[in-house]
Parts: sequence; C-alpha cells; structure tokens
Amino acid sequence: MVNNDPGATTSKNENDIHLTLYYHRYSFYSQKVLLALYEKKLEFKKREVDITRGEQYGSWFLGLNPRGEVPVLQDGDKIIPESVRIIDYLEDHFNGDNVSALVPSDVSKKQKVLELRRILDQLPGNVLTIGSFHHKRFVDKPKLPFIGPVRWLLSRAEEKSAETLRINAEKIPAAREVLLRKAAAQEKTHEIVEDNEKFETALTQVDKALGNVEDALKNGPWIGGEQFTVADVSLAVLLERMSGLGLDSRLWGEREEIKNYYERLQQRESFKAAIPRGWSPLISLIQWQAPAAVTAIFSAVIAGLLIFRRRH
Ligand SMILES: N[C@@H](CCC(=O)N[C@@H](CS)C(=O)NCC(=O)O)C(=O)O
Repeated sequence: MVNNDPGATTSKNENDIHLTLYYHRYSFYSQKVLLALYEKKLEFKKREVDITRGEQYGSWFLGLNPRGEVPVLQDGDKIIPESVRIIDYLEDHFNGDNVSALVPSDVSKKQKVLELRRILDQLPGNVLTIGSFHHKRFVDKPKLPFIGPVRWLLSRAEEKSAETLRINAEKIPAAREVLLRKAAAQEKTHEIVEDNEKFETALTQVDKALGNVEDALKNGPWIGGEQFTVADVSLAVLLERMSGLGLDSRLWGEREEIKNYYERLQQRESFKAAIPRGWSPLISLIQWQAPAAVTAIFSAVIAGLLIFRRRH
C-alpha cells in the first residue's frame, strides 16, 4: 500500500487502507508519526482528535489509549500508542519495494542512528517550550503560532494548568488517575521553568546535543549520512519547534550545517505535508481563546502539544 501523494489523506478505495492515525495536526508527537508515514509513502486514514476540547478523554478514545494522548495508530485490530512505538512498528511491518526504510540495514549505522534518536528524544523540549515564554531574553523572532498574544495566552494558561487538570480529574472519572498524574508532572515542570538556573541548564543540554548534531551533519546530508532516518524524524520536529519558539538563532545561528539542514528540510515533501504552515495554526489558537477553552489550551497545547516529554 504505497501512497505517492505525501499530503493525501485518503486513498480511492478506503476499504484497502488498514492503517488509521489518530492525531492532532499541531501535536509534536503526531507530527513525528506523520513525517514517518509520509516518508514511507504509506496509505493511511487520518482521524483528528480535538485535544483542544478534551476529546482525548472521551470514553471512545480512552479505549484506544488510556493515557488520553495522541498519536495512536490502528492497524486492523492492533492498537499502537506512543510515537516511538508507532514509528518502530511502521518500520518493522512496512518495508520492501517502494517503501523507504528509515533505519539503516548496516548494523553499526543502525546503532548510531538509534542512539542519536534516543538522545534527541530525551532532550527537555517541554522545559524549553514553556520556559521560552518566561525567559524572553533567549528568544529572538518567534514564528507562527508562537507570536505575541499566543505566548501571553499560553503563559497565563500554563500557570493555572495543574489546578485545571485537577478540576478536570474530578469531572471525568474515567480519566481521573491519568489527569492527576499529569497535574503532578505539570507542577514539577512549572517549578523548573520558573527557575533561571534550571532553565539555562535545559538550554545548555539542547545546545550541547546540537553541537554533536552539527558535527554529525558534516557527513550528511542527513544526520546518519545519505539516508533519511528515524533520527532525522526526531531532529526535524525538534528544530521546527525550536525555530517556532524563536530559539533558533541562539541554538544554531552559528551552526552552518544545521542551518543548511533546516533549509533542506523545508524543501522535503514529507516535511511540508507533516508540518502545518502559514496562518492556520494562529487562527486555530485564537479560536481556542473562548474562556472555556483556556483550560484546554493549556492541557492540550502546553501539556500535550508542546511537550516533548518522553513517556514510553
Ligand atoms: N509519549 C507520547 C506523548 C504523547 C503526547 O504527549 N501527546 C499530546 C499531544 S503532543 C497529547 O495528546 N496531549 C493531550 C493531553 O495530555 O491531554 C508519545 O510519544 O506519543
């Protein structure tokens, strides 16, 4: 089942498509899976879950993923949550002619690529995302959707988020445990992002990792060499987020390899298809500004959409 149109959502014969992706277009983790699916040119159905309005805590979705998080992949009667697990599943089950492999077949290259992915996936992106709203001195020219009013809104929503998650935990018994866990995690994150020193430590950690990426890219064009791999999937979405937040000049303003790599990414069809561009992200965020949705903005956008937390 190969899809030659990277932006296509459906095939002519829906019955032939066994893969369904439950996702949200601005979700960091969903974007990784979309990028992998488009790279592999697999046909799949998309079902957007409105995590800005709590659809992830509806019983139908909790049945798919009790954590109440996108992305989730359904392959026939198999349900696979967690972005890394989904990407590995795709890699294990969909290979062969016309399907790009995202993991090198050479054993030592494979190890290197998987190690790079592990390092990239562990970076404290959640802290940088939320922290960049507080520590403005590191931010230079943020891009859509992270511009002025949105930053202000997200920052305000973030302060109340743990409390909101606890209130929702009482309202949605089926998701009580998971919401209480998220509230506790959010309290910890909030403490870190408010602390200058801890925020700078997180920034240094990403900076150091990107120093190694810069060296690796000297043997590019992709991070593992000639082949676009799962490590590029992680790096691409990370760079896109950092650039959106306005941390790009700080993190790779002086790194020519990463600059050129990021340019190359923008030309790639899979990347264009996976990452929404233009005004639509901003319009969506503004639509969420209705008072009742401020809660959702935090829990979905900050705690979820923007969080890189690795919980698998
Ligand atoms: N470890 C998970 C994280 C998934 C995640 O945090 N998803 C966010 C969107 S990026 C979500 O669905 N958040 C909704 C919520 O927490 O209420 C993965 O890798 O897929």
